[in-house]
Amino acid sequence: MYKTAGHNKAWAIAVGLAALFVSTGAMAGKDIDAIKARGALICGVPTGIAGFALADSQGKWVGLDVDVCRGVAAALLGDSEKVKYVPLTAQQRFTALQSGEVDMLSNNTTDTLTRDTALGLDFTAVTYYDGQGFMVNKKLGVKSAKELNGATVCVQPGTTTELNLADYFRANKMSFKPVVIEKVEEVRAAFFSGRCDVYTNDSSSLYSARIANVPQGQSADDYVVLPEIISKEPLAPAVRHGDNQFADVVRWTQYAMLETEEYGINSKNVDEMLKSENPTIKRILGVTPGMGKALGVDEKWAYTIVKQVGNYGESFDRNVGAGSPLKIDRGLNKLWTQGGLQYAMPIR
Ligand SMILES: N[C@@H](CCC(=O)N[C@@H](CS)C(=O)NCC(=O)O)C(=O)O
Repeated sequence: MYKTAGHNKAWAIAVGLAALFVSTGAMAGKDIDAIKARGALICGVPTGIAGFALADSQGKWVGLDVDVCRGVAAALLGDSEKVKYVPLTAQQRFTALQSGEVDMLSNNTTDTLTRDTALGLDFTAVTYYDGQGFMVNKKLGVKSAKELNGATVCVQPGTTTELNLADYFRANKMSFKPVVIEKVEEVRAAFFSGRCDVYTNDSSSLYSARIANVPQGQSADDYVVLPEIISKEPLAPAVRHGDNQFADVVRWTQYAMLETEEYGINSKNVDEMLKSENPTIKRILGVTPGMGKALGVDEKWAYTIVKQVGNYGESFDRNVGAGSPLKIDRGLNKLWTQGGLQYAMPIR
């Protein structure tokens, strides 16, 4: 009796596992099917944040967020240029994703519990570890956020920024007057014209504003970012909950960009690296097949990402780091091997 029950249970588990394997193996997600059928990924990006997503004078989008979209298009369609960009404010982004107007968001979006659950989204891997900060005009003479009692604060609606701001002032028994403006260029213009004492946002966004949006006649040095970082803002791409295959492609695109950096593979040496004897490099680049099949994409998926977009370090450097006007320190976004938090799951 005992033996039969045990046998039945084992059999049931085996059948269940087989069914799971078959269903995940055979089905492409419906988002993937739609993207392939239209021949382009539709990516929701910020309306214009230098370093993260900005259209140049020819209408070509560049930035760290843009590179995530390009990476996904490279993995799925073999071409990083096959992306349609939809600029969205922080307020508009979630409805645009829920309604199917965009396939994914790469939009400085913080992964939080309520967004992951109640909003019906799924976040993939963190593309930028950020935290909220405050920027003020130097002439205010303020050295710490603790001195901001009674300040007027420029902030965007529909953001974690707005919520953290209220929490921080309450916790420190200070008051503030919010000036809530939806569009990023308008909130920045309001701050730089002196309508608010303080501009608060993800600190990356503050550095971007300080370099790219200070009006003529003023300079970046007229503004200081205060030392306090008041929150965790893990920025990650978001997809609709329910299409795990597409979420997998977005997640492993980020991991491929990190893993190639870790193994010294970049856009310049990737062809040379195809000859590497290192078994991990052979697997990543598809010389040893299997990873592409498992992910439901071409075996050259990671090769194409790094060839066309670059590894994570190249993208960071070119868009927001030392090779860009923003010159943001890699900080928490260093690879784990360098003391940072960026850690890709193994491609194997
Ligand atoms: N990470 C925070 C803040 C995001 C945020 O404020 N985004 C702003 C500034 S980076 C934005 O401009 N979003 C798009 C836009 O308005 O163009 C969140 O997810 O709520």
